[in-house]
Amino acid sequence: MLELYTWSTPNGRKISIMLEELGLAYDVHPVDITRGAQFDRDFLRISPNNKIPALVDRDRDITLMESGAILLYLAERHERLLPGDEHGRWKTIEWLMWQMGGVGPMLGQAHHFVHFNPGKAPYAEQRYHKEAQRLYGVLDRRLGEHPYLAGEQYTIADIATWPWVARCQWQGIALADYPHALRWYLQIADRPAVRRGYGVPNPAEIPLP
Ligand SMILES: N[C@@H](CCC(=O)N[C@@H](CS)C(=O)NCC(=O)O)C(=O)O
Repeated sequence: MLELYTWSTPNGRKISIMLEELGLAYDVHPVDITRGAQFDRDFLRISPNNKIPALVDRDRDITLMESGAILLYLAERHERLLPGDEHGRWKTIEWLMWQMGGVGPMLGQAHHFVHFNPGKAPYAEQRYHKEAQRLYGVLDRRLGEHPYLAGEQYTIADIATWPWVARCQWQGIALADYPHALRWYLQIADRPAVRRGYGVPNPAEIPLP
């Protein structure tokens, strides 16, 4: 049995979307990070970095934190959403790492300074808004050349990036300014598994720009 520890955030939604795409049964444990539940001692044993998401695979006695590691684990184990050919596999990992090292950390900071605390730290606000614009430029160029981030196929790189783009308004980004990213966003928003996964652990409507 799979157990998902999560909350209604971009990193959490990556994993619920992935589990829905794979059609797997899983138990959901909501970890309310707005109330500090990520610091509970029991959760620390599962997620040593005190962050969601985390996944426990009871059948295989594996516990994982870090959304990128969890996506790779599920993709490898079920041989889905990570292409088998060398080129496709490495392009997927490349864009997954771009999400993990760039999109997640930078847009996360944009949420803090642009959405939650505007006017409090103008330098930080400007820096992360500019970085968000740069990252959307990279995303848009890539998706102007290929239907999906890794190339021709929908992969875990798209699943990792898409929930962050769903929060583009928090980052001060108008998706209409990035037409290739908008096309990709709407296409993925239409997938039934994405709609189901977006509403875990709390029901939520996908924002449509
Ligand atoms: N690199 C981690 C980041 C996880 C992360 O930042 N999770 C956030 C929610 S999106 C969290 O748990 N925040 C609670 C906190 O910072 O105390 C991953 O991709 O899993």
